[in-house]
Amino acid sequence: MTMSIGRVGRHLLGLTVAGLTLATGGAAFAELGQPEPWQWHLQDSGSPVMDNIISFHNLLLVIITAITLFVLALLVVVVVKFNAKANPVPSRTTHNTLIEVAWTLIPVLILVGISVPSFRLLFLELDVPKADLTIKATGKQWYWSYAYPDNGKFEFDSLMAQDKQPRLLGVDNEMVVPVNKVVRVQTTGADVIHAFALPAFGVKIDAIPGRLNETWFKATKTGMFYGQCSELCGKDHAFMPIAIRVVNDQEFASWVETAKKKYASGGTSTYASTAGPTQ
Ligand SMILES: [Cu+2]
Repeated sequence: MTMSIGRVGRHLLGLTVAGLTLATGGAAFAELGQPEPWQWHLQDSGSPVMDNIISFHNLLLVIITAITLFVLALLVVVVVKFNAKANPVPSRTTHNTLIEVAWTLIPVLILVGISVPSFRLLFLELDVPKADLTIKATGKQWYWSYAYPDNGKFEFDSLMAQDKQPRLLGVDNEMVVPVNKVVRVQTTGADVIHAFALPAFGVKIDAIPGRLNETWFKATKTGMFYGQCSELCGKDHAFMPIAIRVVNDQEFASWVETAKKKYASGGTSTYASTAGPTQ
């Protein structure tokens, strides 16, 4: 009996390890920077913050798996050992100070233990390091406008493009950023509350009218990265994707030069003093 329980235990441990390996390594074959059909794991990380989110997620997965198995084991013991047939004369014990202290203190210690990396992660997400450039993202019904105050003060609109892939994520004008540079993102809303979210960078922050929220990312890989507005903002909420193209420094410099000319008169809200948001 003890032998078989030991074997079952080892099997369960093996399964857990296999599951965790899949959870962490599964991202390796994922499409870069976008969701995929039947996806069940987090998107592949493209920034230091997302690396930390994935580590935290994996840590929590181990803790909740251990707790779930422990509770399951207790339940099995109760069912097997204390059913009416096996235990016809039930105990009349109602209190046990030691156990009550333990089941209060141990969960508290576990939660306090979790709170340490949790707060460290929150501060990492919202303490903006010294930024190499700032981009202001303004959520509008139903598209985004991106302003580059540090690179020639141009602003342009980014609308979903029906003919572009991936479906519902492709846009006409992508946000372009240099790789391995700290990008400070400031968000606001021009009409209602939107939210700027990019899973691969671990970014999700509300864009609220009359407020300027701030976060950051440092893209560690070049390529296309996709996100979506993540605050229900009206009928076309599902059709205002966020597309970020991460390029090297030279490509970024030449894109800035083109963008300065192309979007010379594009800005409607950030730089123009007279023009309000167009409805
Ligand atoms: Cu929305």
